[in-house]
Amino acid sequence: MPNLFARGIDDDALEALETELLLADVGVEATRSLVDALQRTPTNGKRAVDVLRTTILELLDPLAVPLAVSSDTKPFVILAVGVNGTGKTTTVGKLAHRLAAERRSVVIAAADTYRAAAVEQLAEWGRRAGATVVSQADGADPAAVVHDALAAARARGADVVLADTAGRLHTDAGLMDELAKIRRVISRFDPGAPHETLLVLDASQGQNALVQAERFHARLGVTGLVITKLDGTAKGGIVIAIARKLRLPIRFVAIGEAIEDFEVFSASEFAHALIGDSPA
Ligand SMILES: Nc1nc2c(ncn2[C@@H]2O[C@H](COP(=O)(O)OP(=O)(O)OP(=O)(O)O)[C@@H](O)[C@H]2O)c(=O)[nH]1
Ligand SMILES: [Mg+2]
Repeated sequence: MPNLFARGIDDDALEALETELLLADVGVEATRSLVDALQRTPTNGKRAVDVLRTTILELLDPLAVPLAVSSDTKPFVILAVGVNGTGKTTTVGKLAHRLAAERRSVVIAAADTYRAAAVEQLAEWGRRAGATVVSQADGADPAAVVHDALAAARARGADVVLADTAGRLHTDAGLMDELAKIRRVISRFDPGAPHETLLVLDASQGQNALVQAERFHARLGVTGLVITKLDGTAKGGIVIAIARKLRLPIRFVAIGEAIEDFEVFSASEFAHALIGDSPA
């Protein structure tokens, strides 16, 4: 991308930039605003790529807020939600591992009762993280599983409850109601909970991820985002569009399937991955 500005910020360069940003999934509106920002900025010697980076950082830095798991709140309840296959279960496993490494005791609620394999998948992650996994038979009420997990966590004084939920389309009213019910069960257990509602988004889904974020947030009050699959071809530009629209904290990024492929979101690393930093 930086090479676009080898000859300075002229119309050709701006047009080429627009194309690059659109290809990176930044989306029409957010691309427009970045290109406008560049057009407005008197660059007098400043490198255009630096102006672009600064504009992106001004947007994303305030949203790079790590998840703070309070030790005063026991259990601290984290609910993971999102559409099918975005990486919720993997994220719950990786997060359990990270929290366990911080010497926190973790209970995982296997509240995806639709897919038999989901419980096995979590049991494996739970073993690796040393976390207890609470589950029920297939087809059980997911809210009941979460309730069991909360009760178990309270009984043993666990620090954190991580609830994995089944994937669902934001357009599926029945399944969105089910999530709202899970949320109510959690709030009845502790009026301050869930302390974090994590929406897991797949970066490769482009503009659709923005629509998912809007819908899940409107329904559940999302408090943090996890952006997965940034190791793929997706440049993750959709993060910029979502940031502009919703201003939700971005907690983590996932860059692969393995336990260590999970990092706290950094605005500068993200900007670097998106636009590079070679001289303009
Ligand atoms: N390349 C890559 N693959 C990932 C990443 N995160 C998860 N996956 C893979 O994506 C697939 C789906 O991950 P899951 O964690 O099962 O996704 P899910 O959201 O729980 O799926 P459902 O429960 O079916 O909705 C698995 O094969 C994961 O290993 C990532 O950051 N990068
Ligand atoms: Mg899952």
